Amino acid sequence: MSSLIFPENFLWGASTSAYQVEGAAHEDGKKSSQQDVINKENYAKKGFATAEIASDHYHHYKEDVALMKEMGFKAYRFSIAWSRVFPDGTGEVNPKGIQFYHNLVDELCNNGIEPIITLYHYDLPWALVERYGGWLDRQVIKDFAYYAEYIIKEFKDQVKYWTTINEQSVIVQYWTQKCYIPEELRNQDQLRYQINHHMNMAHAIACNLVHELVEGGMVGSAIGYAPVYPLTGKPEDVMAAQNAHDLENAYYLDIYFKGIYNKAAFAYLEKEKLAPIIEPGDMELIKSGISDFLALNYYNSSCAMACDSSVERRFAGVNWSGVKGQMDGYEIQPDFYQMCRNPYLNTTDWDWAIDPTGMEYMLRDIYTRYNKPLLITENGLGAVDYLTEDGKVHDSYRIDYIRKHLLAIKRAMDFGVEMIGYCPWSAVDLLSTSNGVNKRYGLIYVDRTDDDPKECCRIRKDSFYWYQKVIATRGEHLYEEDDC
Ligand code: BGP
Repeated sequence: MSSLIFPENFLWGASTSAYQVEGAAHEDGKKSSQQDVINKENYAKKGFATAEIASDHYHHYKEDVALMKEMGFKAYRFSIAWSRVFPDGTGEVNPKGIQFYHNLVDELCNNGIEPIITLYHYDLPWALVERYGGWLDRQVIKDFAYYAEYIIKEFKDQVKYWTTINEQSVIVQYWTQKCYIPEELRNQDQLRYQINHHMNMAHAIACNLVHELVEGGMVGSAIGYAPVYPLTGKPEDVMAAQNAHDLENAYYLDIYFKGIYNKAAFAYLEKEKLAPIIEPGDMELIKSGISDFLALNYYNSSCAMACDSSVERRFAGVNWSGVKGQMDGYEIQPDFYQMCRNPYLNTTDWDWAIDPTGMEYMLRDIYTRYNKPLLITENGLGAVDYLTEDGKVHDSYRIDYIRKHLLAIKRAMDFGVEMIGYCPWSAVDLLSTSNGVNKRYGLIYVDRTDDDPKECCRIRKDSFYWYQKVIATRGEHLYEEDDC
């Protein structure tokens, strides 16, 4: 019989990313990243907060680490802002910028919390966008290598787990939110896959650097992953779900673990004139940097149905309002698949399907196919939280979400899946990638609104105390009625 508790060495923790949490966007020598520009130009118009202050973690990091310690964290996954370390993308290092990350990593290590570094989380230095268009140009691969080598050398003695590029699959879908793309190029969908090809090479270089420089280091990509279900049992829908899996998931996983492009997905992209241009030597480089593990960001499953060639291509939609049902569309790949709502699942207020079973399905499926250890680096519920007059946040909905997903992870482990740990999104409330600060994910509340950053005071939510008990009992508390 399997044990109710998680293994001793399981990495309990949570995650954040630099531009979403740090703030101090132009302080101590940091210059803009593309996210400073995107958030200011696109999202400020919608009334959302910018990355300028975010959760002010830059000034609260000691308090944040103390709260993580109080919760019992064994690990913390965060990203480094390239533009804080190299404000111009390349060249001179910014001493105060790198010092911030040394202070953070030291603080974590001194508190027994394992730092898990993500090298890149959507925030390319703006200087590189101005210089040559950022990820659109192959020059970025060399510049990323320069940055990555510097960071890996700085932290090689303190950091074992490295993730390279956050969510390439999501970047392809939402490319104008995750990369700065000039207006006149936004209808050239092939460029989405070209950017991704450049990222594949940057990823492989970072894998090789960790292998060369970090003794006992483990490196992998952090993929945004949604398993795909067929809408019905009709063979055409089942085939559409397979097509969607190949283009949405296997297209990335096959690169990370086999160093090749998934054949079916690539054949479709070639037929549609969307395939990336591959130069001599590119695939050899990609094949040289195989991942040791996979970091998984799982929020929802997706659902696909068949479509013919008469429909028009479109990529994934967004719900901007937080009112259920206002998602502005689903991805369509003509003659391949069409994503749709799964009628069997409830959703968040932003129309993300809630599916704990999908977590187990995903873990077992990926482990069976690739046989590598898995680490959850994101999973969580975006919701509007309310601060009560006596200073509490009763987020039972978040507890329910995390509990069910952790139980699904445990079931997968009981079926033999090798799990490194669980780092939900997010440690503290932070700036959403597309919905401001009102859509919250944190275990720790940050007292600010989209309009008013106030003092960004930290408040422990009910989920904080609950997660603390889960960690203290190595998961046994998951099976008890919550008494928070
Ligand atoms: C993932 C990103 C995170 C994050 C999260 C929630 O795709 O890696 O950066 O924010 O999703 O998304 P959102 O902020 O849009 O709600």
